[in-house]
Formats: sequence, structure tokens, C-alpha cells
Amino acid sequence: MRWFDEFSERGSRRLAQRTSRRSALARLGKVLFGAALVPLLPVDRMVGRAHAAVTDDPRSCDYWRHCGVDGWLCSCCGGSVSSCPPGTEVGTITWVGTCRNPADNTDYIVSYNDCCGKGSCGRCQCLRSEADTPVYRPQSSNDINWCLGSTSAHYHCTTSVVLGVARK
Ligand code: ABN
Repeated sequence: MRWFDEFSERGSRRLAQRTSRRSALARLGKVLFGAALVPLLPVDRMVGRAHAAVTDDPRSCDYWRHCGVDGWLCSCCGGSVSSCPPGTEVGTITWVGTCRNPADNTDYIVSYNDCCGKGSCGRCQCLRSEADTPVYRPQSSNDINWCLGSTSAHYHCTTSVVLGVARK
């Protein structure tokens, strides 16, 4: 390991000859200052998700009310954005989220109601999951078959019903 000691000693001496303590401190200060600014840089929060186009179509997953959906859209399954398709019934348990309507830039409370009584609709799959929480916080988790609390546990599709304006 002698060669290593000599090598590092030579390197350190050369560095010390070429740099003053003041310039080393100035350089270190610049690095630390730069590192402290990194969290202030703008962040694109849409990364990982296609930039959603504004749409009025409730059959589109990009429709504003569907911001917390994980499932099939009832609008594509014979129902509407706020009603279950014939032959299914609205689940007794729902979960709520908050979505911003781009038309008036206002946040609304939206109730996500699973429609139960038939197998999966299989049309217009939508996975947005804004404000979704892990299943151990079930009151705001969408990744749960909420039909489990209903007469039939078969999940068909999900509606997005506006309950009112969200207070700030
Ligand atoms: N809440 C929609 C859903 C239903 C079944 C399974 C996962 C998610």
C-alpha cells in the first residue's frame, strides 16, 4: 500500500500547490449554493402521464370528473356519467375525490360509485387515480371493489357524480 500513500500524497501536494484555500472554499460554496437551488427548479408534474386534452366527452378518461377513476366508465357501458347501466345497481359504498373543472377552474367534490350486479363492462378503461390513497386508507382508495358491500359483489363500471363545490 506504499505506492498508494505516495500516489495520494503527490496528488494532494500538486493540488495544494495549484489551489489556494480561498479559491477552494469559493468553489465549494458555489457547488453547495447550486445544490441548494435544485429543489426550486420547476417540475413537470405531468411526467409519466400523457398531457390530458380538455374534453367535454364523458366517455373519455380525460373528462375532468374522472380524475380519480380506476375502472370502466359507465358512460360507455349503457349508463351515463352519473347513472348505472340497466341491470346494475349503484353500490352502497362510494369513495370521494376532488377534481378541477377546467371550464370554471373550480374544484368539485366527486363521488365515485361502482355499479354492481354484472361482470366487468370491459369498455373505456380509465385509470387516473388522482388523490387515490393506498388500500390501507380505504376511504379514499379507488383500487377496491366497492361492490363488496352490495347485494351483488360483481363490479361492472364506475360513475363520477358531482356532489358540490369543494371548499378551500
Ligand atoms: N372501484 C373500482 C374497482 C373495482 C374492482 C376492482 C378494482 C377497482
